[in-house]
Formats: sequence, C-alpha cells, structure tokens
Amino acid sequence: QMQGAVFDLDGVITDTAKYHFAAWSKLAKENLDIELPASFETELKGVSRIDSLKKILEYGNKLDQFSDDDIQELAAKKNGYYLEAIEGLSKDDILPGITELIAQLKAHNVKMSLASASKNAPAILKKLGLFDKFDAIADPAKVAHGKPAPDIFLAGAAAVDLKPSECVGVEDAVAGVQAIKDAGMVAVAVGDANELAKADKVVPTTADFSYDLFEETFEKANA
Ligand code: G16
Ligand code: MG
Repeated sequence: QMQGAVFDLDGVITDTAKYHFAAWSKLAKENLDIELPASFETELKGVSRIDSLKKILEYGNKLDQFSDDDIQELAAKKNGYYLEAIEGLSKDDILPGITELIAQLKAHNVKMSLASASKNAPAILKKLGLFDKFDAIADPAKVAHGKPAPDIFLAGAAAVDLKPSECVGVEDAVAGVQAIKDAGMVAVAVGDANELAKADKVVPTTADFSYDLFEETFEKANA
C-alpha cells in the first residue's frame, strides 16, 4: 500500500508558473534588455532560481557579461518582482481537485510532503491555507542537485521517514517526472501524456487526481 505522497508545488498544487514567467520577463526586459519568448514559461518549470537566470542570460548571449555576484543580485531582484506578484495568492488559487485529494490522503493516513524547487514554497503553502496539511517540506536549499536529479524527492520521502518505494511522487514537468523515477518512486503526472510518458500514470487535469487513482497506480506499478 502507498504510505506517502510527495508533491511538486508549481503546476500541481497551484499555478505559480505564470507569476514566475511574468517576473522573469520583467527582469529580462528592464534589467537585461532581453525579450523572453512565451516558450520560457514551460522551459523554466521546476528549474531553480539561479539556473533559470543562467538559461535566460544564455538565451540572450549575455552569460559571460555577469559575475556570480551580479547573478545573485539579479536573482534577488526577480524574487522581489515574484513576491509582489503572488502577494494576493489565496485558497482560491488552489488547483481543482487538490483540496479533495488532500482530504482523501489524510483519511487514508497517507503522509504528505512537498518536493518543490521553490524556496518560497512554505510561504506559498501558507497563503493557500495548506501549510498545516503537509507533514514535511523538503528544503531545496539543502539538496545538491535540482530536478531532473532525484535529490529533492529523496529528501521529501526521508522527511516523512519513508522509503521512496513506499511513495507516489506527483509532478507536472518532464524534469520532475525524471526526478521521481530516478528516486525509485511511482510517478503520477498531470499534463500531456506524450510529453510525460515516463510517468506511471498521466491525467489531463488535477481534477482527475484522487486517492483511488494514486493507490491503483501504486499497486499496478508494484505488481
Ligand atoms: C518552481 C518553479 C520554477 C522556479 C523554482 C524556484 O518549481 O517551477 O520555475 O524557478 O520553483 O522557485 P523560487 O525562485 O521560488 O525558489 P516547482 O519545483 O515547485 O515546480
Ligand atoms: Mg511543477
């Protein structure tokens, strides 16, 4: 039986990708004279703050123009824009089906932890009113490698004293699904089935998530 569920945040619990993208676009335009194409919204999903900035500088052919200190400063500036953008986040911003899913997992005594790349994850969960529902939040600042490396999902399982093999990982990004599988977990994903084909189960929307779906996927993958 599934003992734990380890969740990604952005794209699974709430849609912060649009705010990340708006903040990066503002930074790129106003501070770097780079115009970001819309495709970057997806490209930066699950990618850490510093790695996102490096991708943007690379795209603008400007990576070699900035020192490590400049990069830290620019990343902090972007985070300021981002925090402004998510100021009004509330429980209305929880994605469809997630509140119900959390209640079902709780009712079945499934431990819940968060494996987000976001350093703002605790603050976001508080705004959504979900902070107290989670048994643990893995700290992305403490893991060596970001997604697609499995580190953050391994940390998420360890934080609730479970083996990865006892957990289902939940993701919306290709890099995240890779991380879950390399952590040795069963993967449930939301999004495009072709894109996320490495997951054990892909559903089109978060409204399709349920305890039964997770448990069934877990049992099938272990059969
Ligand atoms: C999220 C977003 C990424 C963002 C990263 C770091 O990942 O998808 O775009 O760059 O967190 O966020 P922050 O700047 O808040 O530390 P996830 O893992 O929740 O999908
Ligand atoms: Mg995500």
